[in-house]
Amino acid sequence: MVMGILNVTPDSFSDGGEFLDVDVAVAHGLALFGEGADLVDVGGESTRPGAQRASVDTELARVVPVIRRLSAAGMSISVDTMRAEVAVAAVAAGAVLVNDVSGGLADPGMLPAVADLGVDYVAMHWRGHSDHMADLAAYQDVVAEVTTELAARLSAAVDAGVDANRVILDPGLGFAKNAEHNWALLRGLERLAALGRPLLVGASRKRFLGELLAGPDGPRPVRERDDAGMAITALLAASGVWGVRTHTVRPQLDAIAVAARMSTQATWAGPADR
Ligand code: PMM
Repeated sequence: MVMGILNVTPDSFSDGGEFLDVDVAVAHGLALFGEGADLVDVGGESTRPGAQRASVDTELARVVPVIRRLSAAGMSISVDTMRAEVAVAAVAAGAVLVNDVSGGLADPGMLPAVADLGVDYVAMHWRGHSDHMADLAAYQDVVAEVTTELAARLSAAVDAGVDANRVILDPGLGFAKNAEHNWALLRGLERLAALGRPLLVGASRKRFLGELLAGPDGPRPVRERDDAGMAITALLAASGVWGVRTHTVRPQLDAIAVAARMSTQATWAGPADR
């Protein structure tokens, strides 16, 4: 499953300011679907490290018109929000999935709202808002702690009335995690998968890839990290991860096709087939 990213924000780390205009945002969403995206994830609040929060009215004004138009065009839309009020408005505008980077921690109204809405729900691992999340990146065993904390979010969702079968879990790469933490989580995803829910992973263009590919001039620029993102997608697809959240779509689908083809035995139809 490929979830294309559409940030309707002035300050997201890789595409901030590009899609603030509704027409431009809708055109980009349609382009992501044209490339084959299964879902387009529309967000109106940047969560880059250090970011300040947008007001609820600002977030609503950014995402609702874009979701309404893309949904009306028949596209499957998710909303990237931590706020119940935005989730409710987004689903009214046609969104079919709520992607909550806080896993229900940022807004006590979120889990009951998702239960009422009866939509799919991504619960991402999160420890605090972006303005101080770097201070929360302390773990003895990051895989064990993220697994335990996500299990608690899954239980909280179910306690609030969310159907467990509608919950997707996400390790939250880069959210209160440094590069070492992200790599450890990518290596340890099978422990998260043991929670029994599908996994979504968002590695696209993130800082740890820039650090991995750093040259003499410093980290690889944001726009030059997509090949590494595609390599991660291929490896994740081979390991059975349910979905990836990415800025580019077609290269990810190609990577998934390669991983899928390599993991299945082709049927040999005879000499003429060689
Ligand atoms: N990362 C960002 C925003 N939303 N949602 C999920 N489920 N998982 C992520 O890893 C995630 C997210 C930050 O990246 P962006 O600024 O490129 O959207």
